[in-house]
Amino acid sequence: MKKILVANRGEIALRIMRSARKMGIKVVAVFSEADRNAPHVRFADEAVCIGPPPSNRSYLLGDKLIEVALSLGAEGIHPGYGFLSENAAFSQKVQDAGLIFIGPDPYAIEIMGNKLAAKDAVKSYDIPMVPGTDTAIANIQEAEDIARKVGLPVLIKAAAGGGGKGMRIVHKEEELGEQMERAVSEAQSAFGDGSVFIEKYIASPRHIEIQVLADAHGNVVHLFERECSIQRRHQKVVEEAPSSILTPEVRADMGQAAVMVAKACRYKGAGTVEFLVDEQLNFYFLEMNTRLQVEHPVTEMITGVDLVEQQIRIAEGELLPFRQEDLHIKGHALELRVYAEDPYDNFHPSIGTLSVYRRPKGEGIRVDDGFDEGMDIPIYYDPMIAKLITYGETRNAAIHRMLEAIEDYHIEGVATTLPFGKFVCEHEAFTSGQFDTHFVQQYFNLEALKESNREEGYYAALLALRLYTENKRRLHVPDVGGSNWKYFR
Ligand code: MV4
Repeated sequence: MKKILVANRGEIALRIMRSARKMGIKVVAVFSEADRNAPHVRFADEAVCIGPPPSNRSYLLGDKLIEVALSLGAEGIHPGYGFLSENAAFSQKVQDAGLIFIGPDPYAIEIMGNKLAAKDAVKSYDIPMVPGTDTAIANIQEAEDIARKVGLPVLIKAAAGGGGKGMRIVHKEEELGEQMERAVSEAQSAFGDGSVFIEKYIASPRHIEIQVLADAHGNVVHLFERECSIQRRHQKVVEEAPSSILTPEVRADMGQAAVMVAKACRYKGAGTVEFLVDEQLNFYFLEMNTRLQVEHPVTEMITGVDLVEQQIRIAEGELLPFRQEDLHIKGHALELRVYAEDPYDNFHPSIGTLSVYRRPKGEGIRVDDGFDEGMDIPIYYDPMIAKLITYGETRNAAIHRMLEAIEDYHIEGVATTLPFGKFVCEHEAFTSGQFDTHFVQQYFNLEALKESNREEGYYAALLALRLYTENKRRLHVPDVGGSNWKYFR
């Protein structure tokens, strides 16, 4: 391909364009009226305004994106994450227009978009799954039978759901009927599909996912895991690679299982297979995300593989340039998602202008962002400002770099989740690696946040310095020999 269109905005649009340009491919940006001056627009070789700010009048207009690609002579479309990235119909339309969709075929997107279809597709491959049903529950009787078989508590999930939407925990058998009815009607109104299924509830799991790459010729490799257990209300906050709990054996087994999941749906491109891991390191297949993920940089840092470059090469029909045995983990990487949300005010969205925006820089620090100083954070889209990624030889080194980078990240005009990141990286449960998906719920509160972000001393020193410099002529500070104060004159 000589030119591709990036059907996205913000940090991921920039991220994709950088790899494409490195490969000598021209890039077309699309933008809404809210993103006229955005960095992804300025970075691109060509840019086209596709509509007003709301996503459903701009970034979600598949036909328009295809039309723009065709009119400018782009040969492929990269969807990024979110928006149309997991829309099977869009993938199909792109192909029907004679363009290359930089991602999997509609078939794989469709199957993995439905949790029951996904379970069905992988069931002949010996992939561990949470005990429960692998078909939609038809009636209360069936639900009760399953609950009795696997034991309470159980979790009711929507087949069309994902990311925690429409899940219900049931602790007592007498609640099962009522919760079932609610789950079905919720799923029906949220997804237009009321099918639900039941799984045994894994009480203290870790959320660990495996990155896979599959070429169009049936070759599939995995690029190890990302630990994503630190999340708040199903929104990931800190991710890392590798996970500090996996043994080489479990890692290899999970990797192998992920490769089989990809093979089961004839996957092509970069994908992520999600697992729950319990305290005994049993792992269970949850779902597959058929896109490039937000947290892909931690995998890039520990493997040295440019995942976007591989996506593009795979889409062009190239063979994978490495075999499984060529891939190794080197070092440790962390990612903190920096949102324009106020952790001191219940993570309320904080809209405004980035009056000060200075990135941390240095060895082992990567910032993937889509904003510059002076820009407004638009209210129409995801409130993520940036991803702060740090790398070190060891987990401790990566954590320390993260704490230093948080200190060196200067953002004013909007509240951000940087202080929350500091809280996490300093917490004993995090530094020791002893945490699960309940970390935030278990340890986070306003007092703890304030405790880890005490700045009174810093501000007292700043105030003292200012009072001193303002009044030094009147103060007649004695020149005490050996004191550094004299150099302030
Ligand atoms: C579970 C579970 C416990 N047991 N399934 C939430 C998102 C969706 N992808 C699956 N999720 C869960 N499924 C069983 N059988 C606990 C969760 C879960 C969770 C999973 C990953 C990361 C964060 C989570 C937070 C709460 C619940």
